[in-house]
Amino acid sequence: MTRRALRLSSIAIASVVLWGCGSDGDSSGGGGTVVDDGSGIDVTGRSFSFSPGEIHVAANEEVVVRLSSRGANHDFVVDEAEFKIEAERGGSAEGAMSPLPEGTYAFYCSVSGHREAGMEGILVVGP
Ligand SMILES: [Cu+2]
Repeated sequence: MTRRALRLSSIAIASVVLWGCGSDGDSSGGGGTVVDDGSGIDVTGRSFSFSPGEIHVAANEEVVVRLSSRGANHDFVVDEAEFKIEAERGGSAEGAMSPLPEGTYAFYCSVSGHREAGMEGILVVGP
């Protein structure tokens, strides 16, 4: 139910975002590491990688995640937080991810075939 609510709200957000900037010009690969400074995490999903590929956040704190999709529709999923936001191609979405205990988790795109093609990354939840 929570998941469905998140999904609906992210679609609503995505639908008001400006459409298309034509080409998906940015062809750089994924990678990089970003550390949340409290203002949230910006993630770009492209076919087929995430940038950054590694995200560090604080333990036991809600984290705002903003996803921008390039090249196709993508989503951003963290199973352990029951978190999923999805953004259509050229659009973006934002959601608040539930607090997680310390540990290392995976995030990925659940669109069919995308994770297998490389759309996954590491979520490090630190003290
Ligand atoms: Cu994807």
